[in-house]
Order: sequence, then C-alpha cells, then structure tokens
Amino acid sequence: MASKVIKGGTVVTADLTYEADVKIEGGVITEIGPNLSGDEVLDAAGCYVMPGGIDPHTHMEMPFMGTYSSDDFESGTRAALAGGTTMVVDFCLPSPGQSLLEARQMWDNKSTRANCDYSFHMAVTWWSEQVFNEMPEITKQGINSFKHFMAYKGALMVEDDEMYASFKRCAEIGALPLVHAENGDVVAQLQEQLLAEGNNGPEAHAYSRPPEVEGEATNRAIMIADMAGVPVYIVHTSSEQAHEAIRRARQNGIRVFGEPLIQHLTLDDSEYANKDWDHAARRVMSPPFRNKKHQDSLWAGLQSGSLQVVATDHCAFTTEQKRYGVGDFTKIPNGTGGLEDRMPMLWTYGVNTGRLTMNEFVAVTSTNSAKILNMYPKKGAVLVGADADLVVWDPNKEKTIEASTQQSAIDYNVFEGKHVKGLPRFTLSRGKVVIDDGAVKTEEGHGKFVEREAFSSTNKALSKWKELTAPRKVERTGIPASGV
Ligand code: DUC
Ligand code: ZN
Ligand code: ZN
Ligand code: ZN
Repeated sequence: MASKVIKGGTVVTADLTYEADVKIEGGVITEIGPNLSGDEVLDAAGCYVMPGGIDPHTHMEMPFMGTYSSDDFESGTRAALAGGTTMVVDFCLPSPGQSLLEARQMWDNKSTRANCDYSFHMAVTWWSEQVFNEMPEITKQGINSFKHFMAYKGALMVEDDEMYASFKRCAEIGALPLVHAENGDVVAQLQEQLLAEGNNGPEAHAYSRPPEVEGEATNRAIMIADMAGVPVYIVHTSSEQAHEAIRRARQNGIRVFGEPLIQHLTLDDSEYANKDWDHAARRVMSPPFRNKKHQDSLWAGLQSGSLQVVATDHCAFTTEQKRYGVGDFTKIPNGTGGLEDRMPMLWTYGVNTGRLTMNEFVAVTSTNSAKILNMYPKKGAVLVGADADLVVWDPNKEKTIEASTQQSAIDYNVFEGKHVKGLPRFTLSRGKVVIDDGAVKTEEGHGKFVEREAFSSTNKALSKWKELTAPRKVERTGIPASGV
C-alpha cells in the first residue's frame, strides 16, 4: 500500500504541541514520530499539522424560505476543504408532515457529491407518534442528534410540549437534542409591528430578533432539557444573554454546549445600518449580527470554555435570492456562508491576536465537535488509527478574502476585504491531498457518511435539581373530606 509522510512539521492537537512526522496508509494515520519515511513526502517545514476542521453546522442545498441554499454538497465541501475544514455535519430537514426516514433518503441522495466526509443531524420540524417511532431507527442509522427550531413560527417551529416530548425521547434513545433558540412567537409579533410601522428594509431583520428573544429561548431550552434528563446543544449562540444562560447552567452541573459562529465573532451589527440594500440583505441571518459587547462575550466564552465550538451555519444565498425580500425583510432568505473562511478568520482574529492558543484553536474548530457529537477519535485527532483528515497549516501564508476567488457558488462573501494570515498549505481528506498550496484537487464523491452511534446511558443531564425534587410518594393522614 502506498504511504505518505508529512515531514518536518509541528503537530498541534487540542492537548499538545510537538515536532513529529506523520505517516499515512490506507487513509488513516499509521505512525507519528521522528524521521519517518514513505512513498510520498509532503513538506511541512514551518507549518503546523493539525486535525482537519469539523464544521458541526451547515446547510447544503436546503429547501428554505421559498428557495434552496445555493451551495450544494459539491461546492460546499470544496469550499470547506480550501479553508482546512475536512468534515461537515449537515441537517436532514423533513418538511412538516414528512417521514424522517424519507428525509434521510433525500439527504443521502444529495450528499453523494461530497468532496469530504460528512454526517447528519435530523431536524424535528413536527411532532407525532410517527416521529416518535422513527427516532430510534434514525439513531440506528448513525444519526445521534435531533435539531429543534424554537423560531420560524408557522414553518419549522415546534412548541414547548413537543420539544419536551422529543427531548425525553432523545434521553431514552441516547441522542443529543440541538436547539435553534429564539422565541418565535415574539419574533413574529415584532416582524408584524416593524412592517406596520413601515420598516421593511434588511436592518429591520435585526430589530425583529433582539438578544432578549435568544436569551429567553436559550434558558427555556436548557431548563426543558434538564427536566427531560438530557444534555442539550445550543446552535449559533450569538448574544451575551444566551451565553449567560449556558454559563449559569454549566455551573449548576447541567451538560449544555454552546456554538458561536465565526460570523458573529468577527462581524457586527454595523453591517446593517446605513448600508446599501444588497450589502445589508446579504448579511441577514438568524440570529442577526450583534454589537461589540456580545462579540466580547462570545470570545470570553471560547477562552474560558463556557462555549465549546465555532461553526458557520453555512447557508449561502445569492444576491438574486436575497432580493426576494425587497419591500419585506421577512422574505429575505436567512443565511450566510463562511465555510472556506472559518479557520483562517478564527486563526487571524483568535490566535494571531492572542485570544486563543493554538491548542484552543484545534479544540474549538475540530476536537470538541468530534467529542460532543460522538465521533472522536476517528475524527478530530492526530493519533495512530484516526482518519487522516489533516491540515498542514502555514501561519505565514496570507490573503485578502474575495468572492472572485472563493469556492462557494455565490456571488459575494460576507468577509470580503478581510486580510487573513494563516492558511492551509495542504488539506488531506482521509489521506488524499485535496488542497495543495492553493491548487484544488478535490474529487467529487470522495466524501463518505460518518456514522455517529448513540451515546451511552451515562451521558445525562446532571442537574442538582433532580436530586432535590425527585418525585416521592408522601404518606398523608387527616385528609379533609372536602377539597376546599
Ligand atoms: N438561520 C439562518 O440564518 N439560516 C438557516 C437557518 C437558520 O436558523
Ligand atoms: Zn438556526
Ligand atoms: Zn442552521
Ligand atoms: Zn476518493
């Protein structure tokens, strides 16, 4: 079997930094140490050899708001690899009323074109006995996480009683619930009010989704998960209020995870005000970009460990698609891209500024997702036996981000003009060199589905609340004849 050796680099993992060569055979790492030899040598002098990035939150070719997101599994995963991300976790999204198994089949069909490995979360967009019955089968098929939308009223949103029932089902079958936490009822009222007042431009999108709607819903989701006895993962944590709810719960022993996006960490709400319509609409996503106070909170969360992973929620729409919302901001398709830029932007604004160590960078871009989503150490590790999903990171390689040179299929980039320092020299997907000093050598269909098994029964919520309020039968005497 032909072998490859990544030579002369410094291995950086979530725990350690050390000089070593890395040998690859049959798509996996077979040796790590000094002076290794192989059939092919990749020069890593001056570079860091890290686990390839894992983006735990993407939407390829997703039917949404009257259209489909414009990056499919081919262009989306090509963009991922160009930026050092070697795996994505996408969402199967049944339309309300649709079988989960049928939705799974649809996403299987779309993902045959993937250039890198991928996995799925399953969305619970409606609740019924059928959904309840299908959930264990979905988990048997390698999907151990179920996403719930507390927003998008009248479309994807589930009610609290449905969420509680679904969370309890997750607890039974060893699955992890995920939540899009915004109060959908309040958002719907604010949208109506803003439109009635004549605020129909893209900046009104941000006013309709203030941090409070996120803070309230995040806290509600966490408390409901705790009562259901299951950990919970909050997607796209964007505000201090949401972060505060997560922090407080973690201090109380509740197992909850928070996922800031690279967009919220590096772009703020000045992108909406006094900007031309296209500029602002291209940045319409939910939750919207926030002010500096919220950004500081998210960075602090990554530094202290109260927030665990950095994702993109990559959901790319062209300018033409964004213009569906001219005259009514509620019709602007929600979503931004970021897959190609997540790692270079986080390195530039995190590691180069001293906010994150290199090891923390690896943890939040890769290893923590692999652990939380139950695929470690197959993914997210530089260890013998792990998949050779690796990035050889050149800390001195620089570029200015431009839509004209990006892999994504859309016509703009929300990070346009940002200068990044720190980029892949090589990206490897299961041992195959797919990015070679900027040259794209991806292979459509190379990506494989990664099964994620159910969690063990010990992965439960650990709130003290349970001990204090465990139901007990109380012996009573002197029961009054009348209940009054
Ligand atoms: N938010 C977005 O901006 N796009 C996709 C779905 C979501 O919740
Ligand atoms: Zn969401
Ligand atoms: Zn999303
Ligand atoms: Zn292949």
